[in-house]
Amino acid sequence: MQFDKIKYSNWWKRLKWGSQAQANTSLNILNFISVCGGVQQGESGIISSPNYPQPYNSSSLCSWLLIAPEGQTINLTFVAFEIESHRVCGWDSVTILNGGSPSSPVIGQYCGTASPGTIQSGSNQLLINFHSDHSIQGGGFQATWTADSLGCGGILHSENGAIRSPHWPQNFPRNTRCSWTIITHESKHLEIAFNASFQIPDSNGQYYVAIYDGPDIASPLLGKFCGDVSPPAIKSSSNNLLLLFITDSFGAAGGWRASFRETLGKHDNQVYMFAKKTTYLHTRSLHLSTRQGFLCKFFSVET
Ligand SMILES: [Ca+2]
Repeated sequence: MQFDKIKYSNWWKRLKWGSQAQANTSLNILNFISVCGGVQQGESGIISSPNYPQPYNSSSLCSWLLIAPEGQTINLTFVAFEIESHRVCGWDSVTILNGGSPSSPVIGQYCGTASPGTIQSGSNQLLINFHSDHSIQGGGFQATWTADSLGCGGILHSENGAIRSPHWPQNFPRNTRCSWTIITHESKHLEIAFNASFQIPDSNGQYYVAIYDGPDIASPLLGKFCGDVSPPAIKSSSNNLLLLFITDSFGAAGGWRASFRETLGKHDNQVYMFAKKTTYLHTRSLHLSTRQGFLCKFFSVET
């Protein structure tokens, strides 16, 4: 009964705090994998709540660790979702973490009947935690996952990871339109660095990687790159950036790979000291000629 739940919620909250703290302290997900959940390593799999398609058990604590091959990402798609509803998912919940440890950033915590839909990881690991309290069970959930080596674009909630042109390290296809939005913790910044091997043939400005200092193309352009010279490391001035990769029908060739990581935000002490020494930003642009003889425009922001 709902009334009983509210009456006893504080008592259960204390109990839950205890068990969660214990789980966090141990940093050993195997502790609750022994109850339900597990490690799935490979290129695809299915996870579901205990007893699915029957309602899940009360007082469950399950954790699934999904591991795709190195360098790939994971697409997790919920095909069924019914978890006891609560305003802040304080009773039963599915929590998805972007990485393989309990301290990985949380992508989201879900309950009710609004399915999380499809979640894309920022690296080759995802951790899914399921928790239910002492009363009222929903129908549960089921989700399928696949490793993605040819991914093109997406919204990545992650503090680090890597992205690359489709089919990397083989040639990328024609008519590519990829858009990645990378989001890390609020108040932090991002740095993105390209591999030394960088090949985007200059097709009179039709092939390029563009990086924006924010979530969309209305944000300031940090750089637009093509040719065979790897761009310099690029830093965002907030916790998100947009990277576009555009090709046309000219031909399929080359490719690139870039890794990103979270850096300290401007309100962090270390960067504040640095910022006091360097009090300005300036943008320079230069024209570099590629082997094909076309002009390829580079911008870079320097601190
Ligand atoms: Ca419940």
